Amino acid sequence: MVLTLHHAPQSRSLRIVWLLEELGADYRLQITDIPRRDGTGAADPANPHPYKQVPALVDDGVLVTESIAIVLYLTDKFQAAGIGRPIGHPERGPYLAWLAYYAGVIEPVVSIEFAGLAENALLQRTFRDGDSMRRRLLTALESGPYLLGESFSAADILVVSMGQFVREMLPPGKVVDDYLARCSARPALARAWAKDGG
Ligand SMILES: N[C@@H](CCC(=O)N[C@@H](CS)C(=O)NCC(=O)O)C(=O)O
Repeated sequence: MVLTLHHAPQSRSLRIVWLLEELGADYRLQITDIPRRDGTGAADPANPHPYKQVPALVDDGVLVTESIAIVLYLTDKFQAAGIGRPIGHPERGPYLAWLAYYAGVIEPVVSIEFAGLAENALLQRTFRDGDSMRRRLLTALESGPYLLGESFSAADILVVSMGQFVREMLPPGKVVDDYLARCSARPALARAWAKDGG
């Protein structure tokens, strides 16, 4: 087996475990420690991530970091699972757009809100704001059961993982409650939870 995921229990690398389970990949979990917000934990010198963060994926000796890069790398590698959208697929563009929007706007907007900087004009101009982000998500989810429409994708894993972490970061209401319930009922997520912590 050549695929190793450096993973910290109860951290955002769980979504990559969920993805690996969706893909039916043959992989090894390498449990690693990270510093936590509550002051527990510590950086693991054996973690190959340049910042000692998770997730960090190693495929046949090659390191891939950054959640979105890992998602795209894996869904391209395990195309047959249908969780990504390969080159030539009509939803490839929207798929890439949701991945990039997640990393480039959703996560920064969430951090900006947590940091109490939502009123900053420069940040608003660059990222818009939490309400705009939530409206955009709601518009997509009102027109289909999943972000890309009819079928689940790795973009849903990212957004759902955020909603599981802090429900308030996603739009309130039944559309999103149902979406979270639908995605959270997937057997691959149950398998990932069972493996969390090794
Ligand atoms: N930009 C990275 C962020 C990864 C990240 O923040 N990971 C957290 C886990 S929730 C971590 O390792 N925190 C420990 C630390 O920053 O030292 C990604 O998207 O993969």
